[in-house]
Amino acid sequence: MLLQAVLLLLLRCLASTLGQYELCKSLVSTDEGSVWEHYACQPKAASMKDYMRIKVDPPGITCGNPPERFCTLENPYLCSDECDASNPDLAHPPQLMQDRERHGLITYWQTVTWRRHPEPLLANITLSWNKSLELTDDLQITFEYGRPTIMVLDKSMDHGRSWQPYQFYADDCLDAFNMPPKKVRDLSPANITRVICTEQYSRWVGSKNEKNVKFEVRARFAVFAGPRLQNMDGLYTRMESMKGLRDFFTFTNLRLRLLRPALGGTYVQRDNLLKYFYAISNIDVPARCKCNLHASQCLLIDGNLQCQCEHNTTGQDCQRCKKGFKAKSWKAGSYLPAPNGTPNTCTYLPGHCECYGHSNRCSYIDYLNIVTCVSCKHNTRGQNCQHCRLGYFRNASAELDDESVCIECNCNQMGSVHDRCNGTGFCQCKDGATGAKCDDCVSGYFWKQGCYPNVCDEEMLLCQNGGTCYQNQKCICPPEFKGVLCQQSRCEAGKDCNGAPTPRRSAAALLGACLILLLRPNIVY
Ligand SMILES: *[C@@H]1O[C@H](CO)[C@@H](O)[C@H](O)[C@H]1NC(C)=O
Ligand SMILES: *[C@@H]1O[C@H](CO)[C@@H](O)[C@H](O)[C@H]1NC(C)=O
Ligand SMILES: *[C@@H]1O[C@H](CO)[C@@H](O)[C@H](O)[C@H]1NC(C)=O
Ligand SMILES: *[C@@H]1O[C@H](CO)[C@@H](O)[C@H](O)[C@H]1NC(C)=O
Ligand SMILES: *[C@@H]1O[C@H](CO)[C@@H](O)[C@H](O)[C@H]1NC(C)=O
Ligand SMILES: *[C@@H]1O[C@H](CO)[C@@H](O)[C@H](O)[C@H]1NC(C)=O
Ligand SMILES: [Ca+2]
Repeated sequence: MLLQAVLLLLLRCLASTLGQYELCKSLVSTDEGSVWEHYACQPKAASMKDYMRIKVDPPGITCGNPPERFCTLENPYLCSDECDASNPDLAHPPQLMQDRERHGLITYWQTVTWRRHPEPLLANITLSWNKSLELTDDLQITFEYGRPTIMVLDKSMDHGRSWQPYQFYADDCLDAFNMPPKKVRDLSPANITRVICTEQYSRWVGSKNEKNVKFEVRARFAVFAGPRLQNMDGLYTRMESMKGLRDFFTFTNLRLRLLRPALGGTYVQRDNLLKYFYAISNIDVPARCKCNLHASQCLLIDGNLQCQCEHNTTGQDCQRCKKGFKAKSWKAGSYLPAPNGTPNTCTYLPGHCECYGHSNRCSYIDYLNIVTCVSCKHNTRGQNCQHCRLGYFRNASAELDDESVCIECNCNQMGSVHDRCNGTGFCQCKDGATGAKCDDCVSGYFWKQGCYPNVCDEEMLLCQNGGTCYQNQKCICPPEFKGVLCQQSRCEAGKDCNGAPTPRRSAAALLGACLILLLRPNIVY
C-alpha cells in the first residue's frame, strides 16, 4: 500500500513537471494489477496563426492591382515605394500576415491608399479556424506604418454565424464609440469579462516606436493568478466557478474591423492621401484547442484541427460521449480539485443497453429476455429512451442524447382533437381549426375558444338592412330589424310592433293608416 502511494505521488510529480493537465491517463499498479487512472487534460498552447484562414474585405482592398505608389507618415514627400500585385517582390497579399519571417525581413499585407477620402477607408480581416479555441496569451497584431486610429476586434463562437465585439480601440473612445476609455488593469475580478474601449494602442507615437495592438489575456489571467501567473490554480478555480469566464476566452473566428488608418497625430491632409493605408505584418494568436478537458492532443487532420478525444468522448471538441458510453449525460472535465481535476469520463452500461443519457438504470425483463432502460428522463420513452413521450415530438436539430431531444407538442386545447402531435410537431385539428398547433381558424370560421363557423362576414353572409357584422359572430341590427342577418323587420304587417317608432312614420300617421284600414269593408281579417 505504501509503495502504491509512493508510486502515485511520483506520478503526480511527473504530471506536474510536464505541466498541468497534460496527461489524460496513466497506468497505476495496485494490488489487483495495473489499472488506468484518468485525469482532466488539455492540449498545449500553440501558435494558432499557422492554422488560420484569412479573408479580407472588401474585395480589391489589397493594394497593387493596379500598381500604385504610396508615401509614409514620417516622410510624406518621399513616395518612392510601390505596391504591385503582379511582382512578387512588391506584392502585399494577405498571407504575409501569417508567414514566418526569415532574416529579419518584414513582410506585410497592405491595403490601397485613402485616395477616396472623405469616404472612409474600411477593411475587414476575418480569421477562421473551424475549431473552438481558447486564448492562452495576448493576441497581438503588428502594424507597419502606424496603428489604426479606430478599430474593433470581434469574435464568433459559432463558426461565424453570430458575432460579438471583443474590444474597441480608438485614439478617442468617447468620440469614436461613445465609450469611456478603459485599461484592462482598471478591471476588477467581477468585471474582467467586460468589453472595453481602450486608447492604449491607437494613439500616435511614431510608426516605428510602437507597432503592436494587443488583446490582453495575460493581464486578465493575472487578476486571478498573480502578476507572474504563479498561481494558475487560482485561475483554474475561477474558470470553473465564474460564469462566462471560460467562454470569454473561447472563439472559433476573429474579425478585425479597421475603421480609420493612422493619421500621424494630426488631421487628414487631403493634399497627400497616399500616406494613409493599413499594413499588417503579423497576427499572433496563442491559444489551445478547446477539448473540454477530454484531450491532451489536438492534431491537424485533413486541414482541420481536431481534438484527440479520451475518456470515451468524441466530436470536434470532445463534446459528446462515444456511442455505447452514454450511461450518464456528457460532462466537460473539471479543473477541480487541483492538481489533477476530474475527468468526468463517459461510461457504458453493463448489458450494453444504450439509454442516450436519459436514464442511468437498466433492468432485465425476464419473460421478454430484453434489457431495457428504466425511468427515461427528458420526456423520452422506449427500451433505449429513444422515443419521445406522447405529447412530445423529436427535436430535429438535437442528437438523441441531447437533453432537449423531445419538444412539447403544445397543441391548443380548444383547437385540437388531443394533445399529441406528429413527428414534426403538427397537432390534429378539430373542424375549422388550422395551424401546426391548431390555434388558428380556416377562412369562414372565427376563433372563440375554438373555431366556429362565421355567422356573418363581408362576402357571403352579409348583414342586411344596415346591420353591421361584429367579429364574424353576430349582426348588430338597427332597432327595427331582427334575425341572424337582420333580415326580419320587427314591424311586419299585422304583428305587434314593439320597435321604437321610425322617424318617418309618426304615431298620428300610423293611427290614420289603421283608421283607413278599418273603414275599408272589403278587407277580410
Ligand atoms: C465588415 O463587417 C461588418 C460586419 O459584418 C460589416 O457590417 C461591414 O460592412 C464590413 N466592412 C467591410 C469593409 O466589408
Ligand atoms: C470543419 O471541421 C469539421 C470537423 O473537423 C469538418 O467535418 C468540416 O468539413 C470542416 N469544415 C470546413 C469548411 O473545413
Ligand atoms: C470594474 O469594477 C471596478 C470596481 O468594482 C470599477 O472601478 C471599474 O470602473 C469597473 N470597470 C468597468 C469597465 O466597468
Ligand atoms: C473507454 O471504454 C473502454 C471500453 O470499455 C475502457 O476500456 C476504457 O478504459 C474507457 N476509457 C476511459 C477513459 O474510461
Ligand atoms: C432543439 O435542440 C437544440 C440543440 O440542442 C437546442 O438548441 C434547441 O433549443 C432545441 N429546441 C427546443 C425547442 O427545445
Ligand atoms: C405532420 O403533419 C404535417 C401537416 O399535416 C405534414 O406536413 C408533415 O409531413 C407531417 N409530418 C410527419 C412526420 O408525418
Ligand atoms: Ca509577415
